[in-house]
Amino acid sequence: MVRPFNGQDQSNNSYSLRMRASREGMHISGAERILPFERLSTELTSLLIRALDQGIGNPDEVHFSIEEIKDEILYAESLPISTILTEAVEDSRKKAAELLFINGISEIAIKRAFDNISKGASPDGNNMRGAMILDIKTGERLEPDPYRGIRVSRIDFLEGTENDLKNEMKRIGINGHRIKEALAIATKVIMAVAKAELCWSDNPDYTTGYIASKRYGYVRFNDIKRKGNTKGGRAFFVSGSNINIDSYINFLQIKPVLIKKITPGFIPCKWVEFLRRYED
Ligand code: PML
Ligand code: MG
Repeated sequence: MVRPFNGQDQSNNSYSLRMRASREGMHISGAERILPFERLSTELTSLLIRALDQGIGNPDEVHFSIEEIKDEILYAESLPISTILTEAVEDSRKKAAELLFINGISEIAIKRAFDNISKGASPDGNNMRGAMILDIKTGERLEPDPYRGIRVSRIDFLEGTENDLKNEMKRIGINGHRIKEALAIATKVIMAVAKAELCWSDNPDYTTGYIASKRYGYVRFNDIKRKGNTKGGRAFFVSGSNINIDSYINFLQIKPVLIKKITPGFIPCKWVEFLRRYED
């Protein structure tokens, strides 16, 4: 057991624990937890194991940071998960684009998001470590640094809810080791001002992506890219003229959010059945 540094009882305080691993300057993996003091050392070890076990080359640098959280923590309920059964990449992309469109995102903004993520959204053609922020009307990119983008940080599951998520995934018959973290990010992105998020992984073996929004929740599309493709990333869609972009970015990066409840989701279904669920 690690002792508090100043001899005071810190057992009620929460900490942000972060890990990032890279090889030759390229990001390999990263993760973050919000934890009580007594779980720090165990979780640090499991993040280290995760950093070393990437399958795409060992990292040559692994960084950890531990910070006490001074800010008030917000509690959230996760977005409900749906999965759309699609035919192949073109079909998935078409339906994902349609879902963005019915969430009020313009065609130009949708096209920019897909094009950018597909080619590597950073100006040098690499994947961005963080997300793009796109204006829902003009498709203009609003993130201050288009190389780096916005990293959503300080989001985690309250102890016990990870297990609830596991059970819920089992109940609706889905699996995917990337869902947990992606659902957490999407929940935070959507709980404030973003109208929608588009995401798929940069991992060449992971071809499922999602669209998140308030009304429809976290909606997964199998095969949103081809296997072997290493391009991936995120786009957050906001109404640039109605929000303060700096405070939104600040919220995404700094505000601690813990998921306290897993909202029930749905078993995978066809697109038409999915839409029927939301008919008035
Ligand atoms: C899923 O719902 O299966 C997760 C999709 C997005 C994964 C993004 C990532 O981890 O890189
Ligand atoms: Mg990734």
